[in-house]
Amino acid sequence: MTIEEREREFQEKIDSGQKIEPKEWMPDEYRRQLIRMIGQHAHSEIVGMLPEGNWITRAPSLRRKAVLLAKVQDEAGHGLYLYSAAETLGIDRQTMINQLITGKAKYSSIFNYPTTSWADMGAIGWLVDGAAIVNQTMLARGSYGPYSRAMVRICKEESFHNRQGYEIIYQLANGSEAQKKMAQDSLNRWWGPSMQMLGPSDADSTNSAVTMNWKIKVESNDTVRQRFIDRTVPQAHAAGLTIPDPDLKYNEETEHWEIGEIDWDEFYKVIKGYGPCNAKRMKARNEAEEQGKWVREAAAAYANKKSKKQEKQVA
Ligand code: FAQ
Repeated sequence: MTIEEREREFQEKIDSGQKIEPKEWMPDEYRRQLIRMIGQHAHSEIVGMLPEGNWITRAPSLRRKAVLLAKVQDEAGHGLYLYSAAETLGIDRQTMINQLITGKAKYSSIFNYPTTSWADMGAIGWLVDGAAIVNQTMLARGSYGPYSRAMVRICKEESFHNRQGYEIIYQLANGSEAQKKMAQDSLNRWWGPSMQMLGPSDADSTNSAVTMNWKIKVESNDTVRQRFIDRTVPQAHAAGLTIPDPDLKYNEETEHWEIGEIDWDEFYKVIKGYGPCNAKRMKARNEAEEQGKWVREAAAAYANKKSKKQEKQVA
């Protein structure tokens, strides 16, 4: 088969809704795009543990602490799951981690903001996991088998994260004046970055044409963002909170909530490494890599010893 014939057959498979599995032929660019996206996603889960990890020791009750611990642990699990999905494309985990800690690979812009109050644990679960779920339920319909299947399980856990976050925010918003203020302040700080988190507007999205053609993504950034907005605005109102956007309005005709300008200058600044916590996040991941070295070496030595013993037994 010529390369053109292979590409045509591949496209037909995608167009007919079939999944692509690891050992099947795929265009180099399809592989590259997937490694880029799954890698970024995995790194986001791992770096995403840091802002919430910051509050584990200061959770206001044992129940809140147990739930937060479980949530942060879930994010680690998602990261490992996603690194494994990327490994099916021929890249190994250490290479991806090296790309993260040297700043070559991106991770989500949203995790470069500080968590300055307990209400931020609510806002992250409600808004960040909320945006992640809306995006990931779309990605679960994507064309690459291992990634789409990983999304199904991850979304189930993210739904629990989302509810626990909304519960925190709702309780604070319906608590004392000080608690209500704390919830509103948190929404004020996280709303804008949550809008940005779903990627540049369709006109500026550099990868969407390619990734949507191959159904790596089946909906555009703006479509996903609108769904997230429509779902979240009524939740804010139900909690008695105000979305920090003077231009927010409901369009009766389209039945969608419309928002004002998103601060794209801020977004590009953050993804270029100049957000409030980029340096701190990179330092934390580099230190973790360094401090965990002996564990990895010990585990590798044990694995080597075990496989040598098995070889001897077989011989
Ligand atoms: N941050 O061409 P597009 C979570 C980059 S998981 C940083 O539109 P694309 C769970 C993009 O990479 C959150 N960079 O890109 C959790 C590209 O640069 P490149 C992560 C961003 O890929 C919750 C350039 O801008 N989820 O939260 C961002 O088609 C709580 C042009 O953009 C995923 O990664 C951004 N926000 O669409 C964990 C899901 N947006 O690579 C802990 C998988 C864009 O060409 C606690 N990823 N860029 O140099 C996706 O669905 C897509 O990658 C999008 C962006 C939709 C994020």
